[in-house]
Amino acid sequence: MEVLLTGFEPFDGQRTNPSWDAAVAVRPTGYTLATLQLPCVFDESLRVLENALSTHRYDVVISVGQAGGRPNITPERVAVNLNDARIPDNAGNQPVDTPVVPHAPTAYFSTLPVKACTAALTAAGIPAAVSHTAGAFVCNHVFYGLMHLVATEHPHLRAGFVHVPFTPDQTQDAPSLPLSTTAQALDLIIRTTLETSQDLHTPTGTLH
Ligand code: PCA
Repeated sequence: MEVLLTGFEPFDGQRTNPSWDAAVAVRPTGYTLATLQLPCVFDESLRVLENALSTHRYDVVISVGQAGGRPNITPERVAVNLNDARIPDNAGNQPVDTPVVPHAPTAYFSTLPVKACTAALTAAGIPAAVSHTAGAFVCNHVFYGLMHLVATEHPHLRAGFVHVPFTPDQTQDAPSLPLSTTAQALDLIIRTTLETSQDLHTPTGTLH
């Protein structure tokens, strides 16, 4: 099985981005892994991703991004067709209230088994939770664009997005996870995806 993991370059004044550092630290077990760094730039990030998908046939694509302040590894369930940037991206773009893809559906669901992945992480002692929002910045933009590419051009592909916490060296006071734990989590998410055709039916919805 051919798997592509993408991570982002650093953004918002940070020197590192654990989404990329963890992606390249994954030691694949039982599958073939490619990694791709995406620029933290609206549209350009999707051009880079689209090019990778059109030049190689992958079975699974998982995009990963940093969610500073979150304590958990969070498989994302929903991508929305909305850009609403509170800060500029790395090229100075700050789209507000624009669609990721004009005239496309309002939202797409991940096709990863997000509940089975979260359960596998929890069983391994890694803090994890299903998330119902990837925000409205470049991560949601890439997640939505990825799922739109799956819907329109790569129907065989299983795809989704995972947000990961800061590493301890990035923060004094926010929650964080060691890079090795995040890399282990990504391998577990990939293996669970490859082993699971039907997601669990357990409740994970938040009340607010
Ligand atoms: N996190 C940002 C964009 C790049 C990243 O790693 C986000 O959550 O949108």
